[in-house]
Order: sequence, then C-alpha cells, then structure tokens
Amino acid sequence: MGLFDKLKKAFIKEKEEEQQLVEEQQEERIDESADEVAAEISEVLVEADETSESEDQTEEVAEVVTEVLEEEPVEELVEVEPEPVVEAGSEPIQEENVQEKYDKGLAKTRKTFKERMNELFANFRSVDEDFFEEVEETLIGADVGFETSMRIAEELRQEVKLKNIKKPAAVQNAIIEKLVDLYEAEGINEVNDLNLQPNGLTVILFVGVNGVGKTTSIGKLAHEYKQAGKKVLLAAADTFRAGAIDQLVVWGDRAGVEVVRGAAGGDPAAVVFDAMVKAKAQQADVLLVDTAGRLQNKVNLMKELDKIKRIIQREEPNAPHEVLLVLDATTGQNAMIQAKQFKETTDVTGLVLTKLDGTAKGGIVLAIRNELHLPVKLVGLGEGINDLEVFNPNDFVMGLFKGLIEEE
Ligand SMILES: Nc1nc2c(ncn2[C@@H]2O[C@H](COP(=O)(O)OP(=O)(O)O)[C@@H](O)[C@H]2O)c(=O)[nH]1
Ligand SMILES: [Mg+2]
Repeated sequence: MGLFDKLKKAFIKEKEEEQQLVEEQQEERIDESADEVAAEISEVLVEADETSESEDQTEEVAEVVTEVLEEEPVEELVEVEPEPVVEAGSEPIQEENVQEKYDKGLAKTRKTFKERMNELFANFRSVDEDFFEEVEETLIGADVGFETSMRIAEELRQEVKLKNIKKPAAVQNAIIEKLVDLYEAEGINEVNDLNLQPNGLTVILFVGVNGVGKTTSIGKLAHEYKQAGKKVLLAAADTFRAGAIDQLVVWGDRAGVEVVRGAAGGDPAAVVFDAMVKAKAQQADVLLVDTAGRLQNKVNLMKELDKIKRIIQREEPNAPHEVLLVLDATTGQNAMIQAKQFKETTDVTGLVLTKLDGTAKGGIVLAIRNELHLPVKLVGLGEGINDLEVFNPNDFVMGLFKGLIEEE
C-alpha cells in the first residue's frame, strides 16, 4: 500500500473512531438519563404511596413524570463533544512511542503547514493560473524546496484538468497526495538504517558546521548503543574550540562511555589515531568521531576531513562506515546550502537532521530527499538523551500530514 493510501486510511480510521466514541458516549448518556428518570419516578411513586390520601394517584404520578421528563429532555443531554481518540494499542508499544515522538516533534511544522493551506484555500475561487501560483508560493514558504514546489504545482495543473477537480477539499487532497507520492518515489532505493557492522568495529564520522548539534547527536547515539549493550567509544576530534572537548566529555559521562581526547588546539588526526588504536585494543563495537565544523575555508575543511579519513582507513580499510552530515532543521534553506557544500567537500553517506522539534521547517526533509538525494538517517526531536530517532520515512510523513486530508 502506498504512503498516501496509508495516510488516507489513518484519516478514515480516525474519523470512524471519533464517530464510534460519540455514539458510545451518547448511549452512555441515554442510559444515565434514563436511570435518573427511573429513579425520580420511583421516588415519586414511593411518595405517592406513603401519602396515598389522594383518590386519583395515577393521574398525579403521571403529571409528575411528565414534569420530570419536560425538565430534562433526554434529547438535549445527548449532545456531547467527542473526547480525544485514544489509540487502540493494537501495535507494539515500541513503535507507538516512536510515532508519538514524531507526532510531537513535528507538531509545529504540521500546524504551520495546516495554517498555510487554510490561507491558500481561504480565498479560493477557482483553479485558475493565479491559484497555481499561490500553490507554488505556499509550498516554497513551507520549505519543501523550489524545484519540488514547481514540480508539484505543474503536476497539479495537469491532474486538475484531467480529472476536472473543482472542490477545494479535493484540490487540497491532490496537493498532499502529490507531495507524499513524490517523497515516496524518491525514497524507494534509500537506505535509512545506519551501516552497522555485525562483527567488528563500526566507525561513524560526524561532520557539519558549528552549532548544528553534532556533539549532542553523538551523545544521544552513544547512549542508545550503550543501552543496547554495545561497547562504545567517542573521539573528541573537534579540537578547534576548547569548549567542544569538554562538552563531549559531559555527554560521555551521561551516556557512560569513554571519550578519547587530546589537547585543545591539537591535531584532530592524532586524536582519531589514538581512538582507532584504543577501539581495536578494547574490541569496541562503535566509535563515534566528533569533528570541528568551522575551518577557515572549504579547502582547509576538505584537507582536514581527508586526513582524518586516511588515518581511520589505515587502521580499518572499510571504515568510516558512515560520514554523517549534521544539519539544523531550523535553518531551513541554509541547511540545504550547507548540504550542497559538504557534498562537494567530502563523501557524505547520510544526514542527521536536528532540532525538528523546535521548528516549523520540517518540510525541509522533502526538499533534501527530492533535491539532494541524500538519505536522512537520524532525526533530533528534542534536547534530551532519548530524543534521537533512526529516521523512519513513513512515521515522518504520517506525522507531517496527519489531519491535513479533507473529507471530499
Ligand atoms: N531542541 C533541540 N535542540 C537540539 C537538538 N540537537 C541539538 N540541540 C541543541 O543545539 C545546540 C548545539 O548543539 P551542539 O551539539 O553543541 O552542536 P555542535 O556544535 O554541532 O556540536 C545545543 O544547545 C543542543 O542542546 C534537537 O534535536 N532538538
Ligand atoms: Mg560540538
């Protein structure tokens, strides 16, 4: 089943659950009010029995019953707001938590995207050229990328004509479907899992400009692997800033893993060499290498990274097994530019997209996928030690577009 169909199915399921809940609550209310009425009737009956002077008891009772019923018309009690639907829990707990994390982490993006769509359709009159231009602008504004936005608008033009789509709800669904389909098609041969070696050492190099979240992501990943019972080692090869080494050491302590470090301002390649020797001697499973982001220019950065890679390869010919470029999602188009530059500088094997939780620019994942053809491997969904997830495209798309499908 395609991703869009899944999204649609989830939408229908949600609607059905909502409806079911409303019905259940209505039934409950009817039962409750019926019980109340019955209680009052029997009270009246008992009273009437006790004071049974009156000749025409039945009439009196009937009067009171009518009064009670008029006072609290059962019908009126039935109108209740549906409570939020609680997931049925049919899926394994682990998976549900991940989807929840995505839902939470993407809340801002989703909300903003929904607002943009509402704005787009608020002035909707017909599917004319002005409208398609507004679609382009809306998508560009949602950070899904220039090329992607143009492509979607063009495909929409054709589809609207072909299928004679007129209703705004149908147009909106067509836009979402195009986005999801395009995203899915680009991801068909993509490997999102990290290239972990089943036997022996896995070396992962983290690159990216200052402040994007390299050190934090390494700390989180170290924690995850440590929890999974792996022997983990960290290399503090960002010797450019003194603070950077200490920061990695703090994360090492938090995760309970050793950090190989040198002096601030020292040769990062020497630190990496020490770390490689140590990792082999200790038969470590994973070595995560932190690097400096800001070197004066691209040539210097390239030289530095090449040197680090050579040292690693000399000790372990198939390593590094991943070169992960860390990007800060909050920077939107700037992240795209960084990715293009790093791609020219070094062989990036995948992306870590951080700070998705704090931004409305989550649409950038679509742009990255469609325009850079680099797989997102990890996503940062918060500052906590557990807030790093292996990227799951399905969970991501569900989290991004949930609630955007309209009833046609
Ligand atoms: N909200 C949020 N903050 C993050 C995330 N990842 C990193 N950060 C924050 O970004 C800042 C810079 O991170 P740092 O790891 O020092 O970046 P580095 O210079 O690339 O090593 C820190 O304040 C982190 O707490 C994330 O996924 N979500
Ligand atoms: Mg750092």
